[in-house]
Amino acid sequence: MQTYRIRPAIVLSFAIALLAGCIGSEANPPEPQHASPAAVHAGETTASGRALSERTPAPAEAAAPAVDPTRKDAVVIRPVGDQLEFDTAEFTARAGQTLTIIFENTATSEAMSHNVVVLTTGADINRLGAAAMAAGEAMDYVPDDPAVVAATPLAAPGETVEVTFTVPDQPGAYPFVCTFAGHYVMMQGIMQVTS
Ligand SMILES: [Cu+2]
Repeated sequence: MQTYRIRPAIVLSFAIALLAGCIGSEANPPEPQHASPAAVHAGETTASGRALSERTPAPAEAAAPAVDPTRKDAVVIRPVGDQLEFDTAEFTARAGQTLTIIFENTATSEAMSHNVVVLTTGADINRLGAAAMAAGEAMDYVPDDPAVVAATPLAAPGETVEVTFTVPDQPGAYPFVCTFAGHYVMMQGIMQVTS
């Protein structure tokens, strides 16, 4: 198991983002789909993590880590370019630890808003995904459901969001998904909780 596979993924996602930007610039007409800033999921979510990612908007700086990658209490997740894919397929956390998931939305397509929603072990992702669609923008695409362990706010392209929560006491594989607009079908990963 690898706790942090961020650095190679950053380089890869940045390269793909550049490619996608060149190829897809005319294929995707702008279609504003920003969530209302007020529609932040209630609970333990925090405000967007701008203080942790004081980077300049220059594209060359996009690959800089938002936090020290040696931190054991935080994990940084990004999308792969404008694809429906997280750059982190799996990460490890200790049972009961306090963990901050930072999601830096490096996508450039206007339609590629994302979030990171951690579910309980064995959660029915399809059921949750459908519930998220029903919850819609008013709920930031996060249903009020006991299967939701933690959820970041929705991040529009260029935004960074985060959530700090207590990792469950039960070791196991906890799926995480993006619940925005049906992305859960493709955007999935695993939080491995160890004792
Ligand atoms: Cu998404």
